[in-house]
Amino acid sequence: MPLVPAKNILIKAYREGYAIGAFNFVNMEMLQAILQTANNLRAPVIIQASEGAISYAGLSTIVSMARTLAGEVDIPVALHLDHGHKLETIRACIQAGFTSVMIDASHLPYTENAALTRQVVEIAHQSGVSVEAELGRLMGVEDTVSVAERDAVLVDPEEAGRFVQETKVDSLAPAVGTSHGAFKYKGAARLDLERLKKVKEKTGIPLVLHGASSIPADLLQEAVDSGIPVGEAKGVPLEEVQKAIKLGVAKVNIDTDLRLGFVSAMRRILAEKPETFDLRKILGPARGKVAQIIADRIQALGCANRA
Ligand code: TD4
Ligand code: CA
Ligand code: ZN
Repeated sequence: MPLVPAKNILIKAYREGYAIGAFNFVNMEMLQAILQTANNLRAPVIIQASEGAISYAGLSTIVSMARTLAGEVDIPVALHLDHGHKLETIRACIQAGFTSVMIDASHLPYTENAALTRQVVEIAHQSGVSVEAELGRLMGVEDTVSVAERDAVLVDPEEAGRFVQETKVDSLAPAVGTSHGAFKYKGAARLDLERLKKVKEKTGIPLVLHGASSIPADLLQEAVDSGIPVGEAKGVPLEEVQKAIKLGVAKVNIDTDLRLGFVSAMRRILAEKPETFDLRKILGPARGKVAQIIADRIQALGCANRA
């Protein structure tokens, strides 16, 4: 199918109480793993590229790979810019064929974030492109942090309500205690679900959970066994993600789980078969490993058979 705006699939997920997986890709193998798995499970899906992925692979390569491979499956697929910072990048992505963009201006003061987001919404909506914005700072919050410290870092639900009204943004990523990467927490995982509930009440639009990789025990073990020094890694347990979905999260961003799976599989083959220098024998199994992880996540998010 041709690429669709993210808004279409997110609104449906939000209303019906499940979430869409948003998976990052940087190369053909990752993209194939995402699209083939989503297609097998009849799941709508969001494929997303960061600014870093775009400068690594090239904008037109990202878009043409996405269009071609999405065209070969018959599930709704949205191509999303993850963490767009500059207006120029966002314009270029819209021009090139992205169907969704994120403006990440959450490091700016509220008024500047809202003004920039509003500007992106005006530009993007002219082309039927959906917009995601961010409020609060994405970082893990430890048990010891005081209420005042939490309030300074995490989203303010009242502010979130005002932000959505002022900007007309299509979806919002509120900081509720997750962070990017493999080391999200020192102690137990903490998602501020109370806060999320209030954000849902105040905003009424699909919410996005960033930093949602789970790094389950088996994946962690494989990574460590393959030689990646991530023994202390900690993700968001899938049950926590599922609670968040009940509180309005309709898009779940997953990258770290896929990176760990891909590289663990590559490292295992390289170690077991040092004689192998056929790229396909190294990248093929890595693609297969990523596909398994994606299948697990799609089942957990409840988006299988929703296409
Ligand atoms: O937005 N994301 C993905 C972030 C990707 C960053 O890519 P660059 O290295 O190119 O900047 C997430 O929220 C994923 O969270 P996760 O828990 O998987 O780290
Ligand atoms: Ca940010
Ligand atoms: Zn993110």
